[in-house]
Amino acid sequence: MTDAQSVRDGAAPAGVWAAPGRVNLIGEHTDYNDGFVLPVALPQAARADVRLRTDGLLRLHSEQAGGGPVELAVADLVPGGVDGWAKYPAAVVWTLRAAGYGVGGADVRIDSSVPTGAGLSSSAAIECVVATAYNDLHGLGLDGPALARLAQRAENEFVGVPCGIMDQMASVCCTEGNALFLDTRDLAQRQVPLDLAGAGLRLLVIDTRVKHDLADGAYAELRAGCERAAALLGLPALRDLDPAGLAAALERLPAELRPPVRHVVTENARVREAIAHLDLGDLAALGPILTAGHASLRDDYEVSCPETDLAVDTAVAAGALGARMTGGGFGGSVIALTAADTLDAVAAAVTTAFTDAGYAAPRTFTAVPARGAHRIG
Ligand code: GAF
Repeated sequence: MTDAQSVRDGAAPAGVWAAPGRVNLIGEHTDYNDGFVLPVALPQAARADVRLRTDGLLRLHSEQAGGGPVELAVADLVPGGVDGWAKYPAAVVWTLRAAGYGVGGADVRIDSSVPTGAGLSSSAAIECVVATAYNDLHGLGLDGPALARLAQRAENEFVGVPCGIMDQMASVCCTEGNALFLDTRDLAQRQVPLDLAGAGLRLLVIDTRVKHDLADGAYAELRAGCERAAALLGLPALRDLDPAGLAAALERLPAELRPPVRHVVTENARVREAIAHLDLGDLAALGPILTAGHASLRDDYEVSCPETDLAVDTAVAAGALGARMTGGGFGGSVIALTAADTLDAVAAAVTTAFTDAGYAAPRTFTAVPARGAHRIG
């Protein structure tokens, strides 16, 4: 049945989908260097009710933004031409069309429980839920990695943020109970069991509620610096820099590129180390790896900030096995791995430390590995 027929019959193709936000356990700022990441999908997700239209209009409603729907003609969509939250669903429709799929408009109602501006991939969740809905409603047959690539292209080309592939792959390809070990070069993936409860552990998420304005421009600069370093070293990407040759390679680089390159190389090694421990079932061994990753992001990559540093330091001092900022940085969220019986004490200590420092109270919750994008109705 064609869309037009089904509309005439009073049953336009429609349904409800969900796609989650994520935290990344380890492997930060490695994805645009062809490196390794280890994200976990959150139970918090963007949900979309989608009904196809045949008149070329995209009517977008957000429960969180409120107000009337944003109405856009799909034929008029141009990169950079849509502001606010509506740019994410619009980006996906534009990208599908740019990729040659003859898709049109829809009524899209989005209701997301992923905190925005918290480094938890709320925008990727919206992109991925719309991509998944269009894929199903139009029978496009795209698999998970293809949907993630499409959503990444939407973010890169339409929204204008040069992000890597981690967030979109996490939102589409994560599975319940597992972390996603992903090689961002070829998108080879492995689901790694993360039975936190079985190990007597908890993963605390601390949303610092801080978002620094410089984040977007700084991200692009960091990415450009990594690509420049790889070019200077004659490598396809920094992933190809062998840790054994790191010291010698750093000597060949200008001083300002040495710390970020050191971060990327040591961070990829930390992902491999984390995987080795997880494969042995030793989840607690992740703790020191997380804390070392934070130090590298703070000192070498310089994407931390006083609030995330305070959350990490306080969590570790209060008994967490390890803690680090997660996501792009410049604010956002921190994860802390704790024993089940120290979870509350760690959360309370961080909240008190924020109050004492004059910061707004952080939002805390416990992460449980959830499933990626799927149809729910
Ligand atoms: C952001 C980006 F969107 C990801 O691609 C990744 O680079 C991350 O920052 C840092 O690891 O979430």
